[in-house]
Amino acid sequence: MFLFTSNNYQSFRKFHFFQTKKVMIKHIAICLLLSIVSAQIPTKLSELTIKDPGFTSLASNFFKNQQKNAVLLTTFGVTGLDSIYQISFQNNNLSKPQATAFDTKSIWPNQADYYQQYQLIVEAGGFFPNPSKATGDINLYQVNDDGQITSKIKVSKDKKDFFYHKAILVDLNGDGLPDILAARAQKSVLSSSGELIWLENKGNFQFEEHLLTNGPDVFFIFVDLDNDGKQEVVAAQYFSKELAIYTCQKSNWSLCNPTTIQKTLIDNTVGSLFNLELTDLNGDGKKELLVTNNSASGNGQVFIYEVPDNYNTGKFIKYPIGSTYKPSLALLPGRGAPGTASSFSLSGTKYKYIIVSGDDAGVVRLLIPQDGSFNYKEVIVCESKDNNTIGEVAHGDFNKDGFVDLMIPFYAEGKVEIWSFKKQQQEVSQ
Ligand SMILES: [Ca+2]
Ligand SMILES: [Ca+2]
Ligand SMILES: [Ca+2]
Ligand SMILES: [Ca+2]
Repeated sequence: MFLFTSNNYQSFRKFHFFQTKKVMIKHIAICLLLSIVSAQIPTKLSELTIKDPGFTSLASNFFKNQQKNAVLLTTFGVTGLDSIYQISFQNNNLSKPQATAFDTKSIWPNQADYYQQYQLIVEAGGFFPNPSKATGDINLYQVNDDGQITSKIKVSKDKKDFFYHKAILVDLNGDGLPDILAARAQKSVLSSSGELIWLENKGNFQFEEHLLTNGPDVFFIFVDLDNDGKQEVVAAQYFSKELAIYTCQKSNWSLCNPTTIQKTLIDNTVGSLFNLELTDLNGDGKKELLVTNNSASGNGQVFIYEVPDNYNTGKFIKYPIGSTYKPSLALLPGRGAPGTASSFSLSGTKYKYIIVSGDDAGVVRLLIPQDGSFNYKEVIVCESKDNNTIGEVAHGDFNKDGFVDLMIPFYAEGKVEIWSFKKQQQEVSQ
């Protein structure tokens, strides 16, 4: 039997404290070890020389017959015609990339996304710095089972000086035919404006334009923010500097127009918004907004917003994460940083990693999650010469080997680099 006297109680407490401390130290050591072991960083495998590479995206099962992926790449310049490429890998070997241009007469393409269920690429383009390229358009490219482009179909009607950065294929009226939901903007010295439109698919690639609302100008997502079964538009507004939600008051978005769409402001304090996605970053079952702004003055950053249960009445809690970004040559018009931030899961990790393109800051950073509370360790993946422009980084398992890969467009250097997380489980310096 063991009786506590005052003395042995003290020594028990000391002993207990000592044991607890030892356990804690051991626990911290294990945690540290786990966090070092589980931190994964990519390494470079290959590169391709391509002039002015801007935006990249994974095209899943682009080669349907072979069940192989491609990466789509758009180029742009202030003058001249622009191109769109598909990049594939010989025998799924990332060290053997090959690029094929399927359009060399594009006009400032800002996006090329592949929809495997329709075997269509959606391209959106145009931009104001060159007046002859300011009136943009939306094109569809049909892709056959061998990954060859069989036709290019212009589906938008020109509206003078309006250009497109984002268009998605979605069946808005539920008739089984994919329609197009797009944002467009115009920018002049005196004014700017944005419009959200949808192009109704009438069949045989005939489309009819409808205005949904004013406001969204550059990037947006079409998501169910509050899990009520109905989609909302969340817009990262560049020119009007607002992060905002648009809700359709009717049963169906195809029935909505400017009088039946309601706007809810999330934030108008971070300047020009650039890019956004809705995803569960910390694995708690609730989705967050991952957002970037784009600034010339050095306060560009990545932000996470927690989404309240009721987005009309609740508060969006904002977490600025990682370093700020400052563009090189910041005095030139149109310069800004960062570009896009996007998240992905790596095998064996609970929390999502985030890859950030610095855009005109000329750097790509990886944000490695440290916990479920939006704390990240930041690693520089690569920097371009003179910190000049890097475009939009594509991520995904390009060669289907189970490891996430990256395509990094070095716009100013005229090359793209292919990186992979394969076999790169290694220590990250503290
Ligand atoms: Ca439809
Ligand atoms: Ca909803
Ligand atoms: Ca979450
Ligand atoms: Ca891979």
